[in-house]
Parts: sequence; structure tokens; C-alpha cells
Amino acid sequence: SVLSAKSNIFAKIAAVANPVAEEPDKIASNISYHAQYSPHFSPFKFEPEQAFYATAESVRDRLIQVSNGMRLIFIITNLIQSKHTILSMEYLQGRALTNAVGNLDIQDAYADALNKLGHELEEIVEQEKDAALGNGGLGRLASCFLDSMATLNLPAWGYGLRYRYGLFKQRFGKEGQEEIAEDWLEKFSPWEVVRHDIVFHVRFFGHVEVHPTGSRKWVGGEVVQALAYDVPIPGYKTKNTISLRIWEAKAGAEDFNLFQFNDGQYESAAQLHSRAQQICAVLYPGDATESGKLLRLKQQFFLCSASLQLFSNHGINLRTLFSDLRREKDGKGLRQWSEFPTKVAVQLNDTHPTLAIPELMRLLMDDEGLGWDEAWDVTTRTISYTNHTVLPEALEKWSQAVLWKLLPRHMEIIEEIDKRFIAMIHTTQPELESKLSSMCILDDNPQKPVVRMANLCVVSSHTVNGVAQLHSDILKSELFADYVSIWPNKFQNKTNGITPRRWLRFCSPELSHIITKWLKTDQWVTNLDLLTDLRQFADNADLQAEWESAKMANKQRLAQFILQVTGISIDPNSLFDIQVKRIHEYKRQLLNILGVVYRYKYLKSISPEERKNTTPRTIMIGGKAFATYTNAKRIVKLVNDVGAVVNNDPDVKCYLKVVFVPNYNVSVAEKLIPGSELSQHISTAGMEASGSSNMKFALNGCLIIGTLDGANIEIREEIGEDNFFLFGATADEVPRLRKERENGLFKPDPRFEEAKQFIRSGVFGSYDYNPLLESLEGNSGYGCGDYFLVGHDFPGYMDAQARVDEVYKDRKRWIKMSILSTAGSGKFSSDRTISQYAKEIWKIEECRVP
Ligand code: HBZ
Repeated sequence: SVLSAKSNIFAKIAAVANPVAEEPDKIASNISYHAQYSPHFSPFKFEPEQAFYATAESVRDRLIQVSNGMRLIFIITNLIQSKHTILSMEYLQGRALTNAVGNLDIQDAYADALNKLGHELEEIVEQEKDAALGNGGLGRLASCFLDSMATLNLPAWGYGLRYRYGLFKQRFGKEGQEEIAEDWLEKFSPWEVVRHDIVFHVRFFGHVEVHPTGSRKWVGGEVVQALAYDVPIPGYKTKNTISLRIWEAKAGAEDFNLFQFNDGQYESAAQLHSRAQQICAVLYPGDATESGKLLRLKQQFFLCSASLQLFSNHGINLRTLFSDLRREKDGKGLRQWSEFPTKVAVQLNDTHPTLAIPELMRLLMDDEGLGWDEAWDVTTRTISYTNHTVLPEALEKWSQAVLWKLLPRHMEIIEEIDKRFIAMIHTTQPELESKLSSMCILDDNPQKPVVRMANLCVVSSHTVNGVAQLHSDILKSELFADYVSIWPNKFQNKTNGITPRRWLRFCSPELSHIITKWLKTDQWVTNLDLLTDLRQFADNADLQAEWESAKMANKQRLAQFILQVTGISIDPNSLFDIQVKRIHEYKRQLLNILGVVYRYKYLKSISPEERKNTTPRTIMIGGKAFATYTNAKRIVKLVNDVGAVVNNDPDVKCYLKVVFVPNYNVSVAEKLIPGSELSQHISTAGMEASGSSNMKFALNGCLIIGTLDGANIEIREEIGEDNFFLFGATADEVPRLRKERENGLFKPDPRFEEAKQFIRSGVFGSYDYNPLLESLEGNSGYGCGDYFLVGHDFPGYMDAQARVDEVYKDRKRWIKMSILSTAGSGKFSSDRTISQYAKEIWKIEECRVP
């Protein structure tokens, strides 16, 4: 009866005439309406900035309408019970306008409407600030997944935090990178819908009360409110619009101490408010201090607790729904709880939301009255975990002492999970007893007792997956090897993917039109495997000519952009060679720049005539270094210093340009990737879990120079080994090579020594690069010199680069390889990845809105 009453209300809502116009004239008047009635700007201003906000609000009307329609259908058809959830501390959404009008298929109408109002859509979209609520691949992957979940009509949402300051803005001073707070909400975000009807209480600190019945309750401490903001995520040409729900932390009016305020104690009066605000202030606050660590843990718990208390995709509280079901049936309510995992799936995006495990146990036991066994059964069938890294320093370990203080009830539950796991090993797998000290969850090392979050995830999840085949194999053979004999079927691979909408259809319209023309269908946008049909035309002169001119148009646009942001003029006829990603020693931007240094030295050493026979190159490197990662910052500085010398050297500047692309983010990637011809994915083998920009470049017809690491291996298999510039040690050779180095058996290539020496000679300025270069020699902080094997892979890298130079001279061959790269990229659609998660982990099917 509740549902039917609701249906009546919703039917009335749906009967209201469609408020969103279809024709450009009406859209233009809708945009003008928003400009005029916007509470944010003067109605007499309609500069590009105001035009952007008014356009976005007009598009948002439509998104809300589609979204409400979908909720209505779900409520009437009772599909509402399905709640499949990704919990992620990061989403790297970037800009939304192009994507929204593209997915809703109203791009042309909005472009015409804006024309009528004296603006160009391309110019207006540039006004939008990136939503940078993430820092790298993990966050961007979550955002690609949202696009695919909506496009595939899956009843699945993402949950995250509404950080005020997302990823920092990168600026350069004398000493190199400087970090500036990036306020993406400075004006406001036109996309989010604040849900004042969805507020939960999240507790911190306090203590556990034991009742005479033996039941336990977490009470006291400090309580903050979690307020939901929904960001609608439209699927491509479907009525399904899902949400990214981001939580904001706030304190209530009762937490404001009016007495103290009136007494002039303004700061202490608002203390609880300011403490609540700290929770969502910054993405990855520094964690070198104890207070930093506590804040990060608070953020993680805040996300888990708010999202799990809700269990609700569409505004109905699932816990209430289950309680009702329980009452309605014959008192054997427990039967319904066992059905819970068929309705709810929670995917943990790395270990950051691990606290969802004890929080779900707590809710089920302490609030719903389930016993341990039953709560454990429900929890372990609900939770699954994706690992994104094998780097030991990135595997989270939290201090037991801090956890006992912040979350005393959760620590009791974690202890109990660990105790039962150990008991299970003793009784069923005694042969593993010797491994228990590394397999168990609590590390009781008296110096520093910690909780190992990855172990907690493995023990408590029904499925654990890696993000590329090699990485998943390494998880099974190394990181989680000891668990495989207990749960051989728990471990899976889900090779990452990228959304073809943002990463080809919208960022490179010219190339997209050519593909559609030659395939005689645009179905590839949702069925990327169709790209294989391009293979048959790879030698066709007409396609090659069209392909080359589309790539050239993208290169020219990129050159314009580079000039605008750096003042450096680059030649679109040179080979555009790009490496963009977070700066990390394992990603080996240092290998790239050492190669550049050697190339520069070589170009200086040959005659002007000989230079004319070389392949002119523009090398672009971009990415942010974590604020406290000193060596990464030195690499950024080195790239900038090398660029400053090379780009102004009259002998070589026609043959070599080096650009550090500042403030790399999603919208910058959308300009760089379509204009790229060669991209570098050159990590030490075994260290890059997958990589996903490699897929974006390949999809855009860019050739890859790379190692056998992460998804490079699968990309090379798909596009053909002849179309991939391979070099470097393989993952299974790495341990032996490190050992050899340690034993002084490594003989460096003379070119490697020359490049280092050239930097030391001061050609690139007086900055002290010795600490950086020393990390490639002797004994670095990692235990053996050159832990990342830059020296070992250097000659192979230089030879592969020489092959690139040669092939580039043969235009037909290069273009053919470029077409084959795109043609072989079908596997790397996030639609494929998400279909596999849906089928093999979440066990859900599409819910198509009629
Ligand atoms: O996840 C990345 C991997 O490095 C990359 O290979 C993979 O393609 C991508 C998606 O699966 N991992 C990250 O981006 N990880 C983090 O950003 C991170 C953030 C905070 C941490 C640890 C890792 O505490």
C-alpha cells in the first residue's frame, strides 16, 4: 500500500508537461531563463562564464527529469531493492557538460541554442572547472565505471566524499612544483542535487556498552551528520541515469554553542562545526602527523558508515524494507536477511573503504540483532574487494591504538574476525600455521601494532580481483598466495577499461566520424569490439589520408593549447610523444628524461646536415607529484630544466622540444590524448597494476612504447606485437636483476653514464640533481641501487626509441599501425569490464527503463 500510494504521487509528477525543451529556440529560452533567475549572477551578465552555468543548469533540469522518471519506474516495478554500490574514496570526474549533452544526445540542439545566444558550445565547455575528487588511475577508473554502469542500465551507484578541495593545482616556482588548493566549488557546482532528505549520523570515539543480555552498543563520543549530494550520471543514449552520491560532513545547530558565542568565545563556540568541516576539506590530507592519520581514518569511516546506513539507491531505506519484510513473513525473519546479498553488493575500490566490513557487521549485529554467524555470512556475501597495487608502501596499515580510540566497537569486531580466522586455520589448514603471522589481520608487533587492511579485505570478501591479467596473477602467486589454497575460487581478474564516450567519441569527434563512416555504423560507441572491422581498411589509402588529417587537426589543436598554457611553440609536423600520469619512480619518467638528455647530447654532437635526417620530436611530460614525495618533485624539476635549455638552443630546437605540461588533469588529458602519436608506458615490469591511460592512447590511434607490465601486455596482444614498441625486463626477471645489482654485477650502458654525466655537468642549471641520480646508483633507499632498474632497461629503451624514429619516417606504415591500434582497442571498453563485474561478481542484470 505504501508503494501504491507512492506510485500515485509519482504518476502525478510524471504527468506534468515535459518542462525541458527539445528545439534550439526553446532550449535557448530555457538557458536565458536560468541566466536571468540564477541566484548567483547578475541577470544582465551573459559572459561565457554565466553562459556555462546557465547551460549546465538547463542540462541538469533534463538530467533530473530523466533520473526522476527512472526512479518512478523502479519504484512502481519494485526494482528498488537492488543496490549495487561502489565505495571509493576517489572519483576523478573531470568536466561534465560535454559528456552530459553527448550522452543525452542533445549536443547539436544545445550547440544551436548557444549560437542563437551568441556563444559557441566549444568555448562554453572550457569554462567548467574539473571535479578533481581523485588523484590518479584509481579515481578515474571509478568515474569510467559510473559511465558504463549507467550506459549498461545497471542498478548500481557510486558513493564517495564531497571534498571541498580536491586534487591540488600544480604551479611552478624556483624550486619546482608548488601545490595550491583547488576550490572546485568556488562558485558552485551546477550538477549536484543537495538531498536535505538524506542525512545520517556518523559516530566517532565513544565506548562500547555491554547489556545484561550480552548485546553490545557503541555509544557516546562525537556525532557528525552526513548530508547526501547526488550527481546525476547519464548513460549514453539510454534513459538510465544513475548517481554519484557524495557525502558532506556537517554539525547540527545544537552543536553550535550559543552561550560561548555570546560570551565572545567565537572559535570554541563553533568548534564542533569546524571539526566536522575538516572531514571533507581535503582529498588525501598529509598523514605524516598523528592528527593527519586520524583525519584520514575519519574520512574513510565517514564514507563507509554513511553509505552503509543508507543501503539505498533510490530514496527508500533498505533496512526499513527488510524490517518490513521480516514482520510480514512468518517470524522467520532471518531467512530474509540471508537474501540480503542478492539485493546488495558492495565493491571496495582498494582498501580505503575497508571499514565497511566491521561497520556492516556492527549494523547487522548491534542494530538488527543478528548473531555473529549470520551477520558474517551476510557480510562476506555482500562485500568484494579490488586491489589496485602491489607496492608494499601503498598497502594500508592502521595503528591499532588509533582504531581503538576512534572506533572501539569496530576494533572488537576486527579482533573477533581475526581470532576466528586463526582458529579456522588451526582446525582446517594446519599446514598454513607457519604462515599465520603474515596472513592474520592484526600485526601485534610490539613496536607498532597495526591492522592490515588488505588482509581484512581478503578474509572478509567473497571475491578479490586484480585489474589486469599480470597483476591478478601476481596477487595469486605473491601478495595473496597463502590464501589461495584456502579459497582457490575467491581470486579473479577484471582487466580495467575506459569509457569510449569520453575517451574517443567526445574528445576526438573527427576521428569518431571517420570510424563511423568506415564502419557504416556508430554502434561502436557502445559495442567497442566493432572496431576490429577497421582492420580490413588499414592499408586503404583513402582511410589513411582521412586518418592522418584527423590526427593532424588534433595535433594542431594541441599545439595551440600548449602555446596557451606554457608559451612554448611546438611544431605539429614533429612526432608528438607524450607521457602523462602521476609522477612516481616506478612509472619511470626519469627513464624518459634521461633518454631525452641523451638525444639532446647526440643532436649537439652531429652536423647540421646529419640533424636533418633525424625525426623531429616534441616530448611532453605531465603529472603531479605527491607533495611530500621528494624524488618525484626532483624529476618534475629536471624535466622543466631540460626543457628550458633544449627549447632555446638554436642548434636543436627544430628537432627537439621538451614540454612539461602543467597541472595535468582530466580535461587536459582530453586535449593531449587525441593529439598524441606515441605514448610512453614504461614502468618497471610487475609494478604498474594495469594503467588505463595506455588504453586511452591506443584507442586514439597512438602507438605505445612500453614494457611488459600491467595492461600493456593485453594491449600488445590485441593490437599485434608489430604495432607495439617493446623493451625492458619482464616481471619474472626483475628479482634476479635486483639481486645482481646488489652483488655489483650490473654493467651500465655507456649511453646511460653519459646522460647522467651530462646532467651533473650543470648544462641544465645549478640545481643539485645528485640525490636523484644517486638513486640510480649505489644503494638507494629501497635496499638496492636503482631499485626500478632504469639503468638495466636504458639501452633497450634507447633502441626501441630508435625504431620509433625509423618507422615514423614511413608515413604509410605509421598510419597503418595507428589504425590497427584503434582497431585492437575494443577489449578495453569499461563496458566490457563492468559487464564482467556485473555477471561474475555482483550477479546483477540490467534494469532497462522502458
Ligand atoms: O589504479 C592505480 C594503479 O597504479 C594503476 O596501475 C591502475 O590502472 C589504476 C586503476 O586500477 N592505483 C592508484 O591510482 N592508486 C592510488 O591512487 C592510491 C591512492 C591512495 C593510496 C594508495 C593508492 O593510499
